Amino acid sequence: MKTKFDPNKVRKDFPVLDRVVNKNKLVYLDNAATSQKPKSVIDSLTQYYSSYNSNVHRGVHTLSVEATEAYENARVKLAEFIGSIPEEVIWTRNTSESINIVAYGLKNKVSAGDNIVISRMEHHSNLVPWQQLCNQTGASLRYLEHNLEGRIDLIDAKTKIDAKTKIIAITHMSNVLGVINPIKEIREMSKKFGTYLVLDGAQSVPHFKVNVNDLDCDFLSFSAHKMLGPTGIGLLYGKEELLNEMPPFYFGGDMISEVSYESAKWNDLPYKFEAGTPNIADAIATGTAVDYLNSVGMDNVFEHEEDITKYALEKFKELDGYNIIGPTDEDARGGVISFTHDKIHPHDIGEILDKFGIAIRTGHHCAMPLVRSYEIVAAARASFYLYNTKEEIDLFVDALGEVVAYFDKF
Ligand code: C6P
Repeated sequence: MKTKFDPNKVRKDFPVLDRVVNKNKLVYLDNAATSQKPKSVIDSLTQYYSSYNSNVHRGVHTLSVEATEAYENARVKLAEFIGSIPEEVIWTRNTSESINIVAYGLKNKVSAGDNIVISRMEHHSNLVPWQQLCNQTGASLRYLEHNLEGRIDLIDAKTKIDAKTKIIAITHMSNVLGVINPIKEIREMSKKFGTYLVLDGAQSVPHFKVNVNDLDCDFLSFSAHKMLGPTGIGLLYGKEELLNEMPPFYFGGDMISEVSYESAKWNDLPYKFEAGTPNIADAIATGTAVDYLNSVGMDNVFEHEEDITKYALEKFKELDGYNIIGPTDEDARGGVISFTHDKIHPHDIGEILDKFGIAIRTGHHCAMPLVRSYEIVAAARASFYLYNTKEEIDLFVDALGEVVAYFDKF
């Protein structure tokens, strides 16, 4: 029989979780913004800088060979993690940069009269680049509708996706609503039109198994810092034939195979998209983060998050005046709960929770049109990861009760 995953066993691997904030033990519930890092990832950075710091793909000396091996080995780990091959995995700065590279690269595939389909729940990173592409090409931007709980309306989707749909760009999981979108159904609808499917995996890849072949997506973007890795590094997956067709986004060293005073030829994949000295240390540490997630098992990560999200959703029912934005059931949703209070501003909620050592995010969550569509200017958001416990959910919900008690005094 499978033993149940115990978050308390992994907590010791995350040094920051021992922090005391405002005289309380830190309860970190801002994982959708960025995750904490295990010691192995922190050590991997130190080890690179203290024992084999060197540039990659350039030197024949020992340190450079070691750095190149570690850097490329990390790429292999990332490729395996999403069911791909190293040629199709490009190191970028983050999800935002990955999506910009795709939007730029697909520009010559889109003309006036075409349309690009996105959802109304996109993060600005998967909205603004497509708005820009439409402005530049004369294509129109179409939005998939969703219901109040955030479930995509597949009947509406069928009317929006047609022979003129060149690109569908959609988030796999919403950073505000917590919904996991029906990517396979959307793929099915668009396949006959030869539409490119661009997935924003910023909130999915860190939390459950994502396989690019299974989803049949053409591109997938995600950030290391949300999956136990360092900041400043992200990934772009693209189908090999499409990456080969796409123009590079940056020009310079390493992305060329030959240069004359008159012209240049591009390097093979994935280097064609990696100009200049890359973020070597952070790439290697991202490989270590993937090792860590694999050692826990992505199924365990997801099951645990489902479990505590269900627990938190139940606990919310005990509270007065709070409203959840997104699904209140645990079906096809991840560990993100956004909420408001009838009378208390989300920023006040966030500030008071901080007094209890509880970290949540407040604001528009870089999805301004979505948040405004709920006729609010901001929301509070708690987001969970593998190291969060039910005891922490209890502290969080109790503190939400204290917030109301505090405001009731006035
Ligand atoms: N969302 C949040 O608190 P970057 O910043 O490039 O690593 O990731 C951008 C991004 C793209 N798509 C989705 C669905 C995201 O959630 C994010 C990042 C963080 O919700 C920071 S705004």
